[in-house]
Amino acid sequence: MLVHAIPANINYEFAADVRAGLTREHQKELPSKYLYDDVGSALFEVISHLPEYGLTRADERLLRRHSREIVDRVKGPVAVAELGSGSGRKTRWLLEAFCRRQRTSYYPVEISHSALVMCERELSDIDAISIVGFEREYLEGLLEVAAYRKSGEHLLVLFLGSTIGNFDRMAGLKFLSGVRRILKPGDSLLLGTDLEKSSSELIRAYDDELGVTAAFNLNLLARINRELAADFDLAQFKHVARINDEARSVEMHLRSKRPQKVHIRAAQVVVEFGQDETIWTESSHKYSLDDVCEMARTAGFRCEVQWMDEQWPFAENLLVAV
Ligand code: AVI
Repeated sequence: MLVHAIPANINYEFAADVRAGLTREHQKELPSKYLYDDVGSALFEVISHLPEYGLTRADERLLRRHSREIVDRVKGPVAVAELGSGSGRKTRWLLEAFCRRQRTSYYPVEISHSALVMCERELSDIDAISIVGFEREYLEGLLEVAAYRKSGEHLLVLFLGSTIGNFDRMAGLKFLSGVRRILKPGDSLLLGTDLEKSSSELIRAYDDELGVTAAFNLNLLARINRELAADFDLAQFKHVARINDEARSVEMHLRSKRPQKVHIRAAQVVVEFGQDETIWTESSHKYSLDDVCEMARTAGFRCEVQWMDEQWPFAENLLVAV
C-alpha cells in the first residue's frame, strides 16, 4: 500500500468531518459531498452512462424534450442560476432555447473549481449568453446571484439531477425553503427528482455489474488516504447498496471485511472497525409526484407542471414562488 505523507495544505474542514463521522458511537458515516473530488466526479460521469443507471439520461431527455415549453412558461427577461452545474452539458438545451428568445445571463454555482471551468468552456459558444460562475456553496452562491439580477429580470433556479435526493427529507425541505427565501414571488425553480422504483432496479443502479459505483464509493477512502495521510486498505472494504424502506431511499455503505484499525494522521485519529461494520456514505431518496408537490407547497412554491420520463421514472418539476 502507498503510504501518503501529511500534505502541506490540509483541508481542515474535511479532516474535522472525517474525524467526527468515523468516531460516532453507532453508525459511522461520511458526508456524501466528499465523494466528489476530481476522481469521484469523473467516476460519477461514467456512472451516468451505465445502462443500469438511467437517472441522468432521463433528466437530459426531459430537458431536451421540454425546453421550449419551459422557456414559454418562464416569461420576460430571465437570469438562470444553476445549483451544482457540473459540466453544464444537460443545461445546454434550456440555455439555447432561452438565448433564442433574448440575451440571457447564466450563473452556475459550484463548489468544484474544475467543474465550473468545464461548464464555462462547454457553454460559452451559445449565442447571446453571458456566463458568470460562482465558486460557492449553493445557497451562498444563490444569494450573490440574486444581488446581481437586473431590475425586472425573472430568476429561474435549476436544481437538476435529483441532487435533492441526497439530502434527507427534512433537510431537502429546509433547503427548498432556503431557496424560496432568496427568490421573489413569480420566480421559478426547476427541480429534478428521481421517482420511486422497485428495489431490484435500485440495487442494480447503485451496485452496477462493472463495479463503477463501487469504485466511486471506495474512492472516498482513497481520497482520505491521499488528502489526510490515512492508511485505509481498500481491499479490506466492500461497497454495499442497501434499501431503506422506511426512508424510501437507497443507501451506499462501505463494509469492513474484518476487524481492523485505520490511522488518519492529518485528522489525528485512529479508527477501529469491527468485522462487517459499515460506513454510511450516501442516501438517495426517491419521491412520488405528490411528495414533490407537497414538499414544494410547504416550502412556499406552487407546483406548476411535472414532466415525467417514459423510460425511467424521473420528473422535472417546475415550481413557482408564491
Ligand atoms: C448525484 N446523485 C443524485 C446521485 C444519486 O443517484 O443519488 C449520486 C450517485 N450515487 C451513486 N450513484 C449515483
